[in-house]
Amino acid sequence: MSTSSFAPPTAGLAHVSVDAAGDVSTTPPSAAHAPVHAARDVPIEVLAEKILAGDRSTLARAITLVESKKPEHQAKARALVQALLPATGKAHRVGITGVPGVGKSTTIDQLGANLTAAGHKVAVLAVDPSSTRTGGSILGDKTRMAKLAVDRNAFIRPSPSSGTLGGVAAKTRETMLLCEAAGFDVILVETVGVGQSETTVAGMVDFFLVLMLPGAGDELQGIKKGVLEIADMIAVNKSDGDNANRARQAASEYRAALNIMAAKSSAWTPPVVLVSGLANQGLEAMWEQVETHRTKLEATGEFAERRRTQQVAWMWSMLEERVMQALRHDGRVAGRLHTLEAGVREGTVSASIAVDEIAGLMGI
Ligand SMILES: Nc1nc2c(ncn2[C@@H]2O[C@H](COP(=O)(O)OP(=O)(O)OP(=O)(O)O)[C@@H](O)[C@H]2O)c(=O)[nH]1
Ligand SMILES: [Mg+2]
Repeated sequence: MSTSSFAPPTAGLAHVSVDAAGDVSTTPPSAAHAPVHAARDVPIEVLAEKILAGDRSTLARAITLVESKKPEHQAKARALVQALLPATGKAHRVGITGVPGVGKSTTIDQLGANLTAAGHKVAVLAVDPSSTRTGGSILGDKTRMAKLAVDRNAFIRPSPSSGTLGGVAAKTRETMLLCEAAGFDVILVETVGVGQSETTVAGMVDFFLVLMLPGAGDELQGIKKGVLEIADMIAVNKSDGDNANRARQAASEYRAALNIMAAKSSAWTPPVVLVSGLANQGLEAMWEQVETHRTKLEATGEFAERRRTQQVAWMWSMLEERVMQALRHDGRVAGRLHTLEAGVREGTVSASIAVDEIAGLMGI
């Protein structure tokens, strides 16, 4: 397996050997949701040191700190991420999307298992701000990722369960950095193909993979054009058994659809591949494309540039979130916001007049 495309590169990508620390096995992956108090009382330097040594339980607790709504936890989490920043950025970050039931979890489970078998350490994160998926589906994801759930070289962390998309994404981003510092060299971020979450996840990864169902014609009509614009590759999943022909037909339609779109990069044309996550077919060739993309975009400098752009965009989106939060809790405007909003809703106050008054109260 070591010569396969799943194997980690021998040079370049730093691969922190977490196994060597020997403390990884003490915490089963199912302990991912650890109590926040443990991390709250431990000094940042100690947390950082343990995370760098690959201590899973500390990683899980630090993520809980990141996800906490308490301002003092958030401040500590930010300081921790800052302290670990030099150890981040070494992972290959891959986003995976597709409609419910397309096989994201199944494919991630098999792909992840192939990657850990080849020596990688794989973290699986999710961005799903919708309130419909709560504790039940977290359990669901774990059982659907049965291989990775018991894999010492894998770490599954379900989506932070509430908040705005921006808020959820910010937490997933910081979680990604913590996982990188803990030595995970492949980060897979799953998101369900609804709303804006795809664009948000595409904005935090190096490679964005879109899973599609076999089928043609009608189904193609239903594809959001936006998703083709951000895809770095399309994989037609479930290309097994009776589906094989339909999958080939679908693939050629997706190829045609991609052909008429402007290329994001002159160095990369998004390929369309056929896979079966369930039968472990085509996943090696698929991962080879992910690696080739990296090699090609590293050569042109686009790989690093994409990350720089993402970091700056992240700064602005966090700033927006913070400013809006401050505005909503600002004593000067709190009394008027509700009334003005009601006025705008009923058409008695124009939106621009309302904004003028709010800005005036804020002194901006
Ligand atoms: N035949 C076939 N079935 C598959 C394949 N991949 C997934 N499935 C089945 O499709 C169903 C949904 O798979 P999931 O992996 O849970 O899909 P998902 O995209 O993660 O779904 P959500 O998390 O609900 O959005 C399950 O019953 C899987 O067994 C495949 O490659 N071939
Ligand atoms: Mg799933």
